[in-house]
Amino acid sequence: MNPYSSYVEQFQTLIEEELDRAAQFTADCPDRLSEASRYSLLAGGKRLRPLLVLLSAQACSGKPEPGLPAALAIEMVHTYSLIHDDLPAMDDDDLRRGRPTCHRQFDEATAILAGDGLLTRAFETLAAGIVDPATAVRCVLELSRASGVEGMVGGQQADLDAEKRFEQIESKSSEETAENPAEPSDEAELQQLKAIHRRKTGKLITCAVRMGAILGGADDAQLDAITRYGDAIGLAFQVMDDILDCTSTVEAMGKGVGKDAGRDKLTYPGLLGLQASREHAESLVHEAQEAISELGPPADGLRAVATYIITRDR
Ligand code: GRG
Repeated sequence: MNPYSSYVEQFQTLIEEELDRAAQFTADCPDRLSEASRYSLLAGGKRLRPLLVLLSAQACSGKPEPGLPAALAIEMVHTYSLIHDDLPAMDDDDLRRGRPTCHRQFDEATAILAGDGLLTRAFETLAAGIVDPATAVRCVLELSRASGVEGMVGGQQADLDAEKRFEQIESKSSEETAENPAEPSDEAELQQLKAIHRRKTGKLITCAVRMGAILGGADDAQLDAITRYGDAIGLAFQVMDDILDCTSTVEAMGKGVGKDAGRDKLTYPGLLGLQASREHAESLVHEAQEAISELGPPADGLRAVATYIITRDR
């Protein structure tokens, strides 16, 4: 068994059982909303973000348990984002985590509300689960900033805006004038792509490791190292996601693939080609490993995740 799989095996039951427990709702939550929220939250998935929280807490304190409330909260935020991202107004997807998307299985309004409810429950989970109030507030700030309008939500809007601009450029490219300038250069597009993904995917991954570190009592140097690690693997994860969208299968991914190319979307393979994209992801993972080189054996789990990111096939 590779090191990553052994960490997954070690933490999987804890993550699944605790997510199940954190998403038990009282009778005040209508049955349909409870079913839809649990359907999406408990549908599996790689659980990468909660694993990162636990491994980061372990890297800083020697034990994963302090990270648990943040591990649950971040998976709730992530699941809400997937539910909303799959909606007809966004990506309009039918398949997620190997089964029908939430709005397909239930209906659009219920899917919107399930996402809203999971987002809210995430902050309740942090506030109720972290004993020290100052640490709870710190984690609430970390998660809200990473997932809000200057983080994931903003990244999603920037992505939608970029798609629209690209469509306009495509339709106007035959009539370039001062009002309709030429396409931006590859370098400018690469910077734009990076800025979108840093917010859309990267900040939540960095937030996972930062919350784990904070809950593990990290000092400033440890938190800085963990942040640099998170920034690098967050981007590497997205580069690999773009690569897998071109090279993997629906069966392996449990979601639609090939949609980016079909929509002429700005992607790493589209800009750099497959081979250079792979090399870019590898160099980011190298950067991540360097960042945590001082943290010693307790950070072995984080090292295993970094390696997994560039070898994953789903
Ligand atoms: C709708 C507010 C809002 C935000 C959506 C995260 C996101 C922003 C959209 C998801 C679209 C997407 C495919 C992004 C690429 C990277 C990514 C987040 C993939 C899905 O995460 P995984 O692979 O999924 O960790 P599992 O199902 O394994 O948890």
